[in-house]
Amino acid sequence: MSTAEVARDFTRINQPLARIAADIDAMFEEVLVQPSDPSARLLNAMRHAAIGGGKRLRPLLACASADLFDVPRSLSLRAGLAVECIHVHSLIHDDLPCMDDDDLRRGKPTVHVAFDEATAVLAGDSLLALAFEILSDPATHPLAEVRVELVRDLAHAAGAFGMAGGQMLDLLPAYQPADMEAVARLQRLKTGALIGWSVECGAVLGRAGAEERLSLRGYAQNLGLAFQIADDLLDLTGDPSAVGKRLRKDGDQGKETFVTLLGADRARRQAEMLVDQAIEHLHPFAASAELLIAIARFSISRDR
Ligand code: GRG
Repeated sequence: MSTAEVARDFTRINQPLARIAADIDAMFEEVLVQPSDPSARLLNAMRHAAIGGGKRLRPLLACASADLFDVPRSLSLRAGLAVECIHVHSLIHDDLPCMDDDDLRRGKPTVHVAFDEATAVLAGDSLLALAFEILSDPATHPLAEVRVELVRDLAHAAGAFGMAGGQMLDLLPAYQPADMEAVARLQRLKTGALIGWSVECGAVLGRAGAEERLSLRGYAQNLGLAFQIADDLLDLTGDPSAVGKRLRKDGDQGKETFVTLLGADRARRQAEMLVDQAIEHLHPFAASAELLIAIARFSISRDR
């Protein structure tokens, strides 16, 4: 890509990123109202993790894909909020001492550090439950069958056959991925499943046909792997103050990643190739897929 094209891409993505961040923060403010009783501690912990941080990439994907089918933003934002709840839940639990034992996330102390471990477990659990409360509310879609499909697919993406299953593999000393295919299998579950739901929920909300859904799935699968390679590269070369979390963990833990297997240069080229392939899948949507294209490019050029 030329320098002019890179600059145009950043212009294209900056405003949507800022707008989705403001929208999601405002919605979290609405659903996580602070009570003035003992349950305030739990709500405060949820607010600490959920409000004011993160790229909000999954909600942006949900809105961008729903835009293809002229779904009102009032609906797609709720789907985006739901998937962000699951994502934040996973970050809180991932940071726990029994998992990655991290003390910094999104530039702030992690929930178990700012509060305590039991509160962090409960805050994560409560965000997981909140996601399904949001999706099953008629405000998310007037048709019950659409809401059920969203709930079922998100539960599948978050659980043992998706994100939690990927996390389990990642924690198992016996599962040491030693080649690209094994690393990709783990990451398709751990990171890819939620990204996949974020992209496909637009098609569900918009009652899109099988062909359109297949195109979006192809986009999401390539994007998920490219996003993960970018994450691995940031772990190796990123600036911790921009990323807002502890870096250089992969090397310390001796885990194989796309970057340890390929080396940084080949991994970067692989990510670029995956983004090109993701964009190819958007061909049927022509110019209306401009935002999804910009998100794909951003996912590998980001510094956070
Ligand atoms: C679902 C029951 C259940 C358990 C969760 C802890 C866990 C099991 C899974 C961990 C999944 C995890 C933390 C994956 C990492 C994914 C990843 C690359 C996170 C960083 O995402 P970004 O860059 O972060 O989008 P921001 O902060 O910008 O939102």
